[in-house]
Amino acid sequence: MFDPIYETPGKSTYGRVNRRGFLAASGAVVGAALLARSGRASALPTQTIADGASVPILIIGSGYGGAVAALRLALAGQQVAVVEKGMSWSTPGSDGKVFCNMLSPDGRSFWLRTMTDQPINHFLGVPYNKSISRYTGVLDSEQFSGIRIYQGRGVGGGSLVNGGMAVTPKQQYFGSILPSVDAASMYSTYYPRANANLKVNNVDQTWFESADCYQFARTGRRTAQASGFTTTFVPNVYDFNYMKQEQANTAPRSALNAEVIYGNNYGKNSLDKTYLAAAVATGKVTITPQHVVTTVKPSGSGYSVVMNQIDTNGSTVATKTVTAQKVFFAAGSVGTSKLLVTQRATGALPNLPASVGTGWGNNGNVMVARQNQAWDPTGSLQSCIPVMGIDNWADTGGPAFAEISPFPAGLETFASLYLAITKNPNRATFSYNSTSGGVDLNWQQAWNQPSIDAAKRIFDPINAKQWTIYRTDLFGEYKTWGDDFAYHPLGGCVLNVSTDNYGRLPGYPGLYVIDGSLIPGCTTVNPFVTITALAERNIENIVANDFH
Ligand code: FAE
Repeated sequence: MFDPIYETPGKSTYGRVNRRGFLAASGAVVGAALLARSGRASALPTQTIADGASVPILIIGSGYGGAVAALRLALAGQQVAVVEKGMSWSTPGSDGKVFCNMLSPDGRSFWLRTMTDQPINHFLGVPYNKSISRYTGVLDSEQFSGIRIYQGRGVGGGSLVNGGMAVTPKQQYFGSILPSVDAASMYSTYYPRANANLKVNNVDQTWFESADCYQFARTGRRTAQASGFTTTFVPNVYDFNYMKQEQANTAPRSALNAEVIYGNNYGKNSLDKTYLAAAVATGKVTITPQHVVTTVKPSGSGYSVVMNQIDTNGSTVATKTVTAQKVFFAAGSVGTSKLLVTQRATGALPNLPASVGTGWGNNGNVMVARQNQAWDPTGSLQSCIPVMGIDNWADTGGPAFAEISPFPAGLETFASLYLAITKNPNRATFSYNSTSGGVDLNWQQAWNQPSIDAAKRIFDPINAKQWTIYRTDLFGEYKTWGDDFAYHPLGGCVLNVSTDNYGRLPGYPGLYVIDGSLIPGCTTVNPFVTITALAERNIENIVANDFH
């Protein structure tokens, strides 16, 4: 049925046939076969919202918070429109793959750049970034004065680019993560609900012990345990049964083909295969990619939302105004914070609390690598999906949880790489810059020193025991610490500070925040399970109380 709030079905604005129209035209069987060949059988149907449309609920962003909200509102009988800045990642490129890998990046890798901006940007001290064509690629590296922040762009948000590590924090630390939230209900109801819907699974530990692709993790474990540190297996959303087939060469490789931060072509249960697929299957959710929301302001009994439709060069091809009774901000910690401080400063939402924009942290992220001895190889074949961490959070002198990360260079490097999550007390503030019209974040690189200090409490003893050294050639010329970027932005619109205890924005009935911006800077482990579980908790309360 043609829906008047959407533009011509079957044809995207750029002349490419979208999946909805394609299936209608050629039949679901043919479509399914083609999609299976492309390797992303999950490709979601998308639409293009029309200028002047009026919708009951609009969700800005399709990451974890947005996906949970879309599903739960739809299951409660509501009609939901999701708008997403990035692309729908469903169309294979000329190489037959939807995503490129880390060894041969092209325009699909980065958001509107002509040169990659890789987290590990040097090798043997030599700059390692590569020229690419400008395109609305899947990974954004957003530069602020003291930090660059990596974020996923596309239908599925960060789930498209992340390592899939699905970690539930230890309950004993939960009070420090979200002090206003009842821990008992989180651990009895919302964490289990999130894990089940995200399709979290565990590596087969027997297989792990002999799989070539996890030599790096076993070496990381052995060297950590030799210094008395506790290691722990970490669950993931990557389908480990699929990975076994990759290792056995009976299925196309993805995690074993250097695919992760620019997307996985196979194996990963990203949100477009889980929450968003379930949401769209209700028949009540539409997703519009390549639309960037710029303004939200009161209008009548609801809100008017202005958005720019962009092409794959990032250029605006149309500006649209949509009205919505209720609006959910799910643009991620950075995206939501930027939108809200802009609305407050420019007078669109002038009564937002002064605390909006504050409480931002980087989850204590810092990266580092060690050079192992020649008898401790890490393997030339490495799975891009981490499955092990060093848990030193109980060290009150400098709590840290260090993920043993892959370094898939395609050759033996003897390097062990780690992403440490630490307890860093520093918090930054977003502010609107009236001169540039943009938003600044006042984080300073020096504020990462507590994170470096905490990480050193793990890696100095390991180096001392193993007679090994830090690599200084990966994060710059003679630079040991990857302390100028973050993968885990959190905060900026903190729960029970800038919103009520469920994400409602005060003074603006029908406006909600439901993403990582609610979490005040640290989750003690990788964050997306907590973001998802918190969204499950909050939306349950919102559906019960705000929809009569
Ligand atoms: P997010 O997933 O970022 O979704 C926000 C969405 O909103 C994005 O799709 C944006 O494109 C979109 N958007 C932004 N602004 C606008 C706008 N103005 N208009 C329309 N749309 C907009 O937010 N976490 C883990 O727990 N485990 C991991 O292994 C892990 N690895 C990571 C690796 C990398 C390389 C990166 C970058 C992140 C990683 N993370 C990991 C972090 C995790 O992906 C992140 O915390 C969540 O994705 C945040 O979820 P949100 O729902 O807050």
